[in-house]
Amino acid sequence: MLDREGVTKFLSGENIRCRDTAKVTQKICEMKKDGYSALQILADFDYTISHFRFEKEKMSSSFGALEKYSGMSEEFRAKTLALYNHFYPQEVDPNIPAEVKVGLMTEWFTKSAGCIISEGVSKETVKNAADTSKVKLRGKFDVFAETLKKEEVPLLVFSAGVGQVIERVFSNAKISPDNIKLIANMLEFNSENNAEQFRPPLITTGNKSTVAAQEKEYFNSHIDRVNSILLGDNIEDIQMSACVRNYSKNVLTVGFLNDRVEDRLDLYKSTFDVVILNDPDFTDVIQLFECLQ
Ligand code: MG7
Ligand code: MG
Repeated sequence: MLDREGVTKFLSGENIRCRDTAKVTQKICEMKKDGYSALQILADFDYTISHFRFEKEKMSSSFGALEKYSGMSEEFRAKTLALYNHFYPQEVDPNIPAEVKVGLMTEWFTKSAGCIISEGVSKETVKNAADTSKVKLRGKFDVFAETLKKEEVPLLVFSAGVGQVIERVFSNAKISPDNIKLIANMLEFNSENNAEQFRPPLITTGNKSTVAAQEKEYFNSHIDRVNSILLGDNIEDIQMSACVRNYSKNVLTVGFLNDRVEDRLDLYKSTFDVVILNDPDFTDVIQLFECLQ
């Protein structure tokens, strides 16, 4: 039996917006019938698992961790910051059509990746950048990850960010890697310990569905997990549902809306089943997860 009270409580949370509560309640009901053994989680990392703002201060993305690190050259920091100032506003601009945005994002990520490679960063530099960065995991993400592990529900972290920064942030927070699969931009180092390239294909904000097609092994190994919870903060994160398209019954989509909130709330409400405002911790997501048991 669906605990309607639990669902109602989740949907009426102060940070939650939902365009069609009847439809979402129905979806939760369907998913609950199959239970945790048929569930998997697909989550973006930057500004989804991590905070966009924390105590009014803007936090860093995994790319931002390198951009801001004092161990990088002045030139690198200036160049990547200029790229950020140019391209970030385009990333969150709801008026740029998707097909135009994907090209802009490819340009940004390619240029930024190029700067990291020209800098020839070492593994230690990446670790130090992560350690001193303002990449901040949302509160209770650790609780959520532990619960998933206990319930044997697989978590895919599918990120267009820098893989080694994410790994380090997780390990610093004692997030157990069991049960978590990371797909992200992984740096590859040469014998002198200098970053030589990002393992292709370069993942950007706009191409997750294309990349998903090349990660068939993971998705095929979870073919019995016909229900998914998708967590993202960019409109394009919705593309992660393409990962499970071949066998999926239900994808419950959750969008964290962190920036340009007024301009984008309608768009987010019509794209995601549930929208989370105010950059909160993982309490709402945990509540949703518990509705599905
Ligand atoms: N993001 C992507 N790139 C950069 C960059 O060069 N600098 C900074 N500060 N942030 C960047 O996980 C992907 C997220 O990382 C951010 C190339 C984007 O905002 C993107 O959503
Ligand atoms: Mg993100």
